[in-house]
Formats: sequence, structure tokens, C-alpha cells
Amino acid sequence: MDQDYVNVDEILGHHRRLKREQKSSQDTSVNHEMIQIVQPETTRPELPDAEAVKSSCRAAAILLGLLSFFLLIGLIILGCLFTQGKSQWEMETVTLQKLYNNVTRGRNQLQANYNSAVKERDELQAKLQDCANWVFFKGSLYYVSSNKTSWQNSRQDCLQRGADLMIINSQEEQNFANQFKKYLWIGMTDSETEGSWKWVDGTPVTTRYWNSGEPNGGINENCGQIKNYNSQNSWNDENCSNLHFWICEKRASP
Ligand code: 2F8
Ligand code: CA
Repeated sequence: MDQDYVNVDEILGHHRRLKREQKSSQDTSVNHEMIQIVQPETTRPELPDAEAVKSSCRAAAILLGLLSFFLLIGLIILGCLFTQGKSQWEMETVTLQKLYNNVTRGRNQLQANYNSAVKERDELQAKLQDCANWVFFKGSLYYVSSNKTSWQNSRQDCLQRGADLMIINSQEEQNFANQFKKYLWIGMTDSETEGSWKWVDGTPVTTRYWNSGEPNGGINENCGQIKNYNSQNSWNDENCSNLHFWICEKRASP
């Protein structure tokens, strides 16, 4: 009986082992199938179909076209802006050049005005300075030189000053000339005709203030001068080449 029982147990154990093995075999089979299902995905990728490729290419082409279009638009806008900016710059350059020319003209005009004003000022100063050297007496202006020269040169100097050597027509003028206390050339000569004394205006010498003994030079002394100024009769005939101070006279009002 025990033997029978053991046998039954063995049979049952065997049966169970068989079942386990079958199950194990089935699991292994399932696993293999699963492996077989998974394996094709990794080792052999599925190829994209033609429509998908076409669609992708079309999209890429459209995108590229759009990019090119916007790039072209950008370039055109940049070109327009550059052209506009350039023409504006050129206009501003022309305007600035005109402004510069105007300013330069104005500056040159101002410079010319300034030079003219300076010249006028110097001339007025010279006149003023010259006026300071003239003395008014009885309707005339008189200038007494501060250097010496010949009678002829002294006359030239007076003429350059708008005057001539002094002509003495009166006692007052004679006294006036003496008061300077200098040997002075006056506007009297007998160069043309010996002994025929004339004033520089061509009129004959009628009022005479010759110092005693004068004129005594003959043909060697043909020009008149104030010499003995302490005497009312101070005139002397003198060699015209000798160097002396001189006195000019001009009318105060023309
Ligand atoms: O004043 C008298 C006398 O004096 C000089 O002669 C010495 C003058 N001559 C000269 O100065 C050259 C004379 O003209 C004058 O009369
Ligand atoms: Ca003399």
C-alpha cells in the first residue's frame, strides 16, 4: 500500500514537473516571440514612405523660398534707405558748402571793412597828429618844422601839407613869425630876377622887414629867411641851399 501511495506521489510529482516544464517551455516560446517582435524594430528600421518625404521636401522648399523672399525684401529696404540717406547727405553737403561760402564771403567782407577802418583810423590819427603841429593865427594855420632843409625842399614839404612857405603881409604876421625864435625859411625869393623879390604866390614883396644891411647876397643869396628874430626887422637874404627850419602857411577855411 505504501508502495502504491509512493507511486501515486511520484506520478503526481512527475505530472507536476511535466506541467512546469511545459509552462516553462511555453514562457520561453512566448519570450522568443516577443523578442522576435521587438527585434525587427531595432535591427531593421522601417523606411519612410515616399509621400512623407515629398511632403517634407515641399515644406523645406517653401521655408527656403520664404526666407529668400524676406531676405530680398530686407535688401531692397536697405538699398532704399541707403539711397535716401545718400541723397540727403549730398543735399546737406551742398547746403553746408553754400553756408561755408557765405560765411567765407562775410568774413572777407568784414576783413576788408576792418582793413579799410584801420586805414581810415591811421589817416585820421595822422591828420590829428598833423593838426597838433599847426598853430592858428589871424585866419591862417602855421606849421614850424622840427628839422632843417634847403629852401626848395622846405617849400616842397609845405606843398605836400596842402600849404606853402609863409607869406608875410602885416606887422602882426611879422611879429608872429619872430616869436618862434628860430632861423626860418619864408616864402620869398628873387631867383627869377635879381633884386626883384616875390612871394611864392607870385605877388611882389611890398611890406619889407629887412634887417639892416640886408639883402646883401646878390646872386648868391636868393631866398628869404627870418634871422634876427629879436628885431622886428628880422629878414635876411640867404643862400637857398643852406639848411634851415621853415614855416608853412595855409588858409584855415578854403
Ligand atoms: O646876417 C648877416 C649875414 O650872415 C651871413 O653871412 C656872414 C649870411 N650868409 C650866410 O649865412 C651864407 C648872410 O646872408 C647874412 O647877411
Ligand atoms: Ca644876406
